[in-house]
Order: sequence, then structure tokens, then C-alpha cells
Amino acid sequence: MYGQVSGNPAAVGDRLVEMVLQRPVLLIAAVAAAAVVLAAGVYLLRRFTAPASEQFVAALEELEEVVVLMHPTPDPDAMASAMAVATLAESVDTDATIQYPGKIRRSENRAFEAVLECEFDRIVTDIDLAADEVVLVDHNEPRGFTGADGVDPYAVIDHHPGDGEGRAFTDVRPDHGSCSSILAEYLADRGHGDTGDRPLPSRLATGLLYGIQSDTTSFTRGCTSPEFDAASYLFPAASADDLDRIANPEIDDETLDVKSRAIRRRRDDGGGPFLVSHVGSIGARESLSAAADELIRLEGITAVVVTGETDGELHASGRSQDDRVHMGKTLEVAFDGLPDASFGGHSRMGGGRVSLPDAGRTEPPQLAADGGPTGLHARLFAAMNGEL
Ligand SMILES: [Mn+2]
Repeated sequence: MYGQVSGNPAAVGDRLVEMVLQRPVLLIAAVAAAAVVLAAGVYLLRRFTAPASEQFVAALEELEEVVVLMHPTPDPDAMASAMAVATLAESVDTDATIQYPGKIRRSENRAFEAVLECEFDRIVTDIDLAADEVVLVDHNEPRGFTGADGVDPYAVIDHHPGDGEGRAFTDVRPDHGSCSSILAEYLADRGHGDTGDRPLPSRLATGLLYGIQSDTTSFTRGCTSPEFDAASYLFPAASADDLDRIANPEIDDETLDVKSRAIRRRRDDGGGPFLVSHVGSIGARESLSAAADELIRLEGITAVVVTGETDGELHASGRSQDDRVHMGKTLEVAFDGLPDASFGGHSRMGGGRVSLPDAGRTEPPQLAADGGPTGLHARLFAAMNGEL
């Protein structure tokens, strides 16, 4: 066969054409082979060069149903991102169930859920997952429920650093200020909007805009140009009324009371920019973070820690706007060594807790009054001042 077509290139071409014309079956086979090669080429090209949004939706399209999983402390960015994934899934007839481990605690987060009429399912173990395949949003490794270690995510979309990956799709962008801005980009790419082929429901646009606003502290922290691009895309469809209702939720009696105690009992360290406050007994831990959020607003104050007691434990919630004070490390230094203590956080916020019989050594009743040289509040001041 090779022998038959040897010779100068023009002659080779002529003889090939002649051969094919003599045997139509060869022509059909050649056309079919070319079509297969072309289709495979187009598939591979799209698979590896298509925009992330197309790749993600193509991955979703392969499934009949999917779980969109949030982290154990669902915040507006996580909730809005999950809603966006569900919308993208529905656009290709894939059923999506939004689930989360842990609790939706903070009043802003609960307001988000209520105002935007979200329906999120809580899970306790991996058995509760509503489908076999899981898409993670706003985190890249499953956590916070029994069996989390055994869950192998199908897809991951996140803006936190980490090594978590999805089997079919991964888009982790630590340079972004929010996960909502990544998903706004997907929706825009896919033509969701007033002028596009697909709808951009008001509650989704409102949620994503709020998610961006909340993760970037109203476009001031960790905010990048994709957040502004996303905001200008979302804004026309968002509801200003709903944004306001989420941002200014009604607060309950207990939270107001704890805030007022935190304000009255605040102590500084000889006129320094740091505050601590012991509010005594509290009903729920969230009221401590609400109180810390309130105290950090005081003029001239750059870092605060509020402590309170509940269920036989002493809890602390800290905030810092001071580059010299890493709040997570401050609480670590102050709580480390106390038996049974746990603590954590990042530069801007952190929390800690210790069971009271152990905290007893740090004289909890006197914490608010004088703390003493070994008291928790004294150690907190020393840690914030970089003396520990
Ligand atoms: Mn986030």
C-alpha cells in the first residue's frame, strides 16, 4: 500500500484521490475517521482551554444530582456561592441540594438565610449527604462532620489557600477576596442576567453581592478588582432593601444585654489601644462576637478581647485591626498551657475557650475586676503588647 503511493507529492495526491474514488467505502471511512478526530480534538480543546465556567458546568452536566457543601460556619460568602452553584447545576438539569455541617450562628448569617429564603440542609455525618457527588464551596477540604475524611469531592471552588482538589474540577483562587466573585464570573460567562439567555434571580444577585461585601468588610479588606467587576455585574439585579435587611438584622435581648455589659465593663491597659471586657454569664457564644464587633469600633481602639462564661466554660472572642496584633496568635499565647484549652483564628479575629475548673486557676471571677498578674486578662494584654 505504501509502495503504491510513493513518488512525487502531486502524483501521490492524484493517486490517493483515484484510489478513494474507486472505492467509495474508503471515502466514507476517511470522512468518518476525520469526524471522530475532529470531535475528539474539539472535546479536548474545550476540556482544557474552555473558560473555567464552561468546564465546571460541563462537569455538572455529567451528574444527575449533586450536593453543594458549605463549611461548618456558613457565612454569606459560602451561602451565596452555594446558591450560585445550584443555579448553574439547574441550568443543565442537574438536581442540587445545598448542605452544611455545623451551625448558622451569627445574626448576620441567620438574617441572610431568612431574608433570602434559603433552604439549606444540615448534616451530621457523611450518611446524611443527599447525593454521591459533592461540590465544595468556600473551602477546599471537607470538614466538620463525621466521615468528612472519607469524602472525595467531585469539584472544588474556593478562595482560601489549601491543597484540596476536586476529581472532575478545581478552581481555587487565593488571590480573590471572596468565593462569590468567582461564581459571579461563572454566571456572567454563562449569560445569566437581564440581557442574557439565562435568568439571574434577584435573591441570587443580592446574596452574591452581600457575600462579597461581607468577606471584604465592605470592599476594604483583601478586596481585588474581580470583586469590583463582580459587584458591577450583580448590582442591577440586586435588591437594596434586602441588602439592608441582612446588614442590619434585629438583635435579640441577650445580645443587646451582653453588648451593654461588654461596653460598661471594658478595661484598657493604662490608656493603650487595647481593650478587654469580661461580661460574666452568657446564653450563647455568638453574643460574645457581637460584643467584640461593637467594642472594636471605639475610637482609638485597635484590638479587643471579650470573655464570658457558659456551660461551665470560659469563652473568649477577639478582634484586631492592628497589624502588630495577630488575634489568633494572641489567643494562642494567652490560652496555651491552660489544661483543656482550645483556641484558633487568624490575624483579624479569633476565639478561645477553657473549661472553668481549669480556668479557675486564672481566677475567672476576678478577671473583669483586676485580673492580677497571672489572670487571663493580664496575659491577654501582655500578648497583645508582644510581651509573651
Ligand atoms: Mn469566603
